[in-house]
Amino acid sequence: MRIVRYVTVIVVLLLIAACGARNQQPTVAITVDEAWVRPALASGNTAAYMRITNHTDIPITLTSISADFAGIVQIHQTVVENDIAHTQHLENGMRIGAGETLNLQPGGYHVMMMNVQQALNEGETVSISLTFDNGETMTVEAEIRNGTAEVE
Ligand SMILES: [Cu+2]
Repeated sequence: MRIVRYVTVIVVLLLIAACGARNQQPTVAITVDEAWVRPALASGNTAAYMRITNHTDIPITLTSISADFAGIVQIHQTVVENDIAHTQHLENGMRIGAGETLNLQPGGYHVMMMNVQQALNEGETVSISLTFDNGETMTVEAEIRNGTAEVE
């Protein structure tokens, strides 16, 4: 009986070790960092920028972004054709390839925020929520600051 008990203890310890090893593997699918927003006046428009990395081996689409301080929030892409900048609304979201990092930055991908309901003052922070098609949602803190003077 004592041997059976020892075997049971060893099996339990092995199971605990196996579970522990599994928990140590990276489980983060998406990371968002360096989020910032341009200052804005109440009722004005602004844009947010950030860096999004897909750590998985399958593509993930950023399907929507929301912020409680803006009336309308859309994912836009500025494309320059024949020296003229056009802004496109990416209604189907923004695809982030497997292992890819996308930089939302002035002159490229950006989060368009229209009808800002309060003044956004430099030095403050605001929250922005992102939803992805893998079911993940996350809220990031974005610093309000002035970037390069590019038109969205
Ligand atoms: Cu835009």
